[in-house]
Parts: sequence; C-alpha cells; structure tokens
Amino acid sequence: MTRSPAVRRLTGVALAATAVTGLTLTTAGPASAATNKNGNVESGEFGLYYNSNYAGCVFDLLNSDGNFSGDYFRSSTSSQTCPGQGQSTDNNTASYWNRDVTAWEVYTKAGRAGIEGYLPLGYYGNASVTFKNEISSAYYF
Ligand SMILES: [Ca+2]
Ligand SMILES: [Ca+2]
Repeated sequence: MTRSPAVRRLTGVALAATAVTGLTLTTAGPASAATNKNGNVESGEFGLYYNSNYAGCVFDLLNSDGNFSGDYFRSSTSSQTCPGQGQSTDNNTASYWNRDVTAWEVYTKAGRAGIEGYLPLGYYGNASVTFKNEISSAYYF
C-alpha cells in the first residue's frame, strides 16, 4: 500500500489540529499504517538513531518535524530498553535510515536553519562529522 505525499500532508494537518486540542492520539489510521514517533521505523518513515550503525533507540518520523526540542528517543516496545532511551533527540542523532517514499532533508538547527543535509530514498548510513549530534529538524520532500 502506497501513500502519496499529498495524503501524508493532510495527515500531518490532522495530527497538528489534534495536538492543539490537547487530546491524546492513540491511532492514526489502519493498524498497518506507519505510526509517527512510536520507536519503530516502519515503511514510509524516516528514522534517526541514537547510536551509529542504526543501533540504539530511534526517533521515527512519518511527518516532518521542525524542532526536535522536547522529542526523545524511544524503544519499539514498552518492555525493552535501548541505548539513548528517553534522551532528547535534539543534537543527538548518529545514524539514519530513510524508509520513506520520498527524500528527506535534515538541518543542524530548528526550522530549516543551519547546515542542510539531503538523504535520498532508501538511504541509510552514519551521520558525517558535520551532522553527528547536531541535527535539530527534518523535513520530507
Ligand atoms: Ca513509526
Ligand atoms: Ca518536535
């Protein structure tokens, strides 16, 4: 099942609207859909890892995030822990995995500021010296 970027943008708007009301969002659609920030890099998401070589806890993004401040690395299950769990995602990423259907851009500062990095479809690898423990925002194309 593929999802177009347009559909995802609409989903992002819905999520933002929900957040404003203060309601707890428990599901974002069918059980098979990728879930934003659940500690599991599902198909259609971009994952940022606490450790190099895609190890440790992950920060998984289905939607763009313009400011990592206040976000944290998660375990994929509540019963297991992983390196970096609970630590802030801001300025803390060491490797990436792009499972999305679009490219992603990362920035060393919030709100598309600082140095820009481009991560094409299917890209996985360790962050370079420029980006390691420096990324503060990420956006899909
Ligand atoms: Ca996820
Ligand atoms: Ca954020």
